[in-house]
Amino acid sequence: MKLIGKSASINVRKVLWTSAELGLELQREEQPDLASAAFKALNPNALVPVLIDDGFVLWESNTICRYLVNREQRHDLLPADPQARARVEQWIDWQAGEFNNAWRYAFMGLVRGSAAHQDPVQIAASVAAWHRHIGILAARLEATGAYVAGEAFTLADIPLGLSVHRWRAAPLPDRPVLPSIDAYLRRLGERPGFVRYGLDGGP
Ligand SMILES: N[C@@H](CCC(=O)N[C@@H](CS)C(=O)NCC(=O)O)C(=O)O
Repeated sequence: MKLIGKSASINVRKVLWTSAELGLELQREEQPDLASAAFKALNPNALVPVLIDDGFVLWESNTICRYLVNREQRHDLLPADPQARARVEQWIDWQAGEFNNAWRYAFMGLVRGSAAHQDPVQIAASVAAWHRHIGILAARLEATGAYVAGEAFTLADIPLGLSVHRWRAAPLPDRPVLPSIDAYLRRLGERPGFVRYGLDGGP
């Protein structure tokens, strides 16, 4: 299987961390020319990651992660029971939609230094939304006392672990003190996949 995309990208790192949990070695292609016709034929969104499994082409990072877990039949990461599975998927979808949208403007402005994201009012609104969403996650982690879906590590902890690290690493004002988030990061730090791919940069 081949994975296309640079390891500095959070969405590529989701797939790298998942493959580490699964013990899969993916052939890597760092960053292609996203604007090229050849790449757009693989992903019309011109975004990474893209996975190619024996001619089967797949984009959308969370879908790729789910595919790999299903392919390896790892029900510990994505349960077979409909309700247990829905709980994991709920948090995966929340990360991709609500949480990701909350941080986008502030992340682009404060971390990436994008000239198009320097409006202070919009930065402040995005930082507030980012903190509010971390608060939702912190309350959930306080309730489970361990991982997002419950006592056990699941696939949901990969996108959310990366997202929590991003929040902690970003230079944000008014960062609330959230012990359940600190404990979560310490817990994830016991996993080789997080140590290798969960932190910015990767190999
Ligand atoms: N919803 C997509 C988003 C993918 C995405 O935004 N990828 C970014 C990297 S994190 C990208 O390709 N940006 C263009 C670039 O790196 O030049 C997914 O989860 O795969």
